[in-house]
Amino acid sequence: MSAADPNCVFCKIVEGKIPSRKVHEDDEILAFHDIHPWASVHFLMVPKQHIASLAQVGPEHEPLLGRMMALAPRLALQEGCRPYPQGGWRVVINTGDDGGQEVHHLHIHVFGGPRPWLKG
Ligand code: DGP
Repeated sequence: MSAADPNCVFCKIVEGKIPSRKVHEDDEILAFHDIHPWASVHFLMVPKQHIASLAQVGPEHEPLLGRMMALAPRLALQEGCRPYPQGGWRVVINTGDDGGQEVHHLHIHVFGGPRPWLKG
């Protein structure tokens, strides 16, 4: 596992040095509410290990990424998103400056609620 980056805000959240409203935690993954939500449901899923972005993901990360993507729907429903197909949610991974990534620790945004893409 990659060492925690002492300057990384999400590593600090993983380590409990910064508080968060947790949605899920297991040995590899932490999910918590976004501090600046722009949908009625908005949480982040992060690997506990420090991976700077989706650009750093390699074949060795496929099981982890697969677990994260498979977990997203379960957590979306847990957090109040309505089921598919009338309901649903949006999954976004901002990558790099051109992708709008502000925190350089890989994270999946999960947005839900009524048409969250029309807000903010
Ligand atoms: P991005 O632009 O994809 O890098 O989004 C980073 C998100 O992280 C942004 O929506 C706000 C959220 N965020 C930043 N700092 C904190 C924090 O300390 N706690 C929580 N819960 N969220 C944070």
